[in-house]
Amino acid sequence: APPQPPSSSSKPMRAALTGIDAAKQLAAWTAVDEHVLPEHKLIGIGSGSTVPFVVERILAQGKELNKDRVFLPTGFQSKELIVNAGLTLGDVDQYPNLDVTIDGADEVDRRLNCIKGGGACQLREKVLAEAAETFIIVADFRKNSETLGTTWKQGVPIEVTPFAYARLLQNLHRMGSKAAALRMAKAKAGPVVTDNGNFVIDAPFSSSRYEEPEQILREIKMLTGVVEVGLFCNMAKAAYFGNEDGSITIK
Ligand code: ABF
Repeated sequence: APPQPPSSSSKPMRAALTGIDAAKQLAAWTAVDEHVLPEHKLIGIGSGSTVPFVVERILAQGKELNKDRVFLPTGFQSKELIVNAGLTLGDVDQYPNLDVTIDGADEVDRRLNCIKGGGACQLREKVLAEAAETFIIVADFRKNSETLGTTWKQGVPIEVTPFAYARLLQNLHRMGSKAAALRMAKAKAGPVVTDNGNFVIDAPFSSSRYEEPEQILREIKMLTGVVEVGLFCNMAKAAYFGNEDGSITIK
């Protein structure tokens, strides 16, 4: 049965969510129930629109548990989320090994390889995913696919040092990603700049190449000026997808 809202909440009742938001909430709540255990003290909090439901469910575990925990953010958005929830903020400098990290994804294939970085946070997301004993993905059904590149068409997000971006675009075009392009801010005011002061290139590949995401990852990582690639291969322990009909898919 899907998890029920916290009964001890003193907040006014909120209307039940529907559609995509309900699917995100179900994925997030179920993942927290199964993977954020009372003994877990160091918790990585990812980015995106599904993760607020992760924090919501962690808060429902109660003040007693949460007062002894430290939460590490993957970017500005999750830092705000942690602070606004009244949870203790920590830094990976201080805590390089975490119990669990929960994060969203742009697409997840049948082997739990993910495309991440639609929100331009993939570097910090990968550091906190690697730092954690257990890394869990939460998403709605639209992110669940057999092969990467099926639903997420904009390509692999690559964080790059600004000095190298023009050469990297050339190199990616030569690698077969003909449509690789610098990600521009809304209204094309200029390039998107990450929390680390870098640019992002989105590099789409053919469906046959997406069958071997580890190979794409290896090739891109070899290019000079690449800071991190939004391909997460062999990292997630499980992925939770909320479905439209109120059911959940776990893989
Ligand atoms: C982060 O947020 C990203 O890696 C991914 O780009 C995005 C997913 O967001 P949402 O939960 O809004 O689909 O996790």
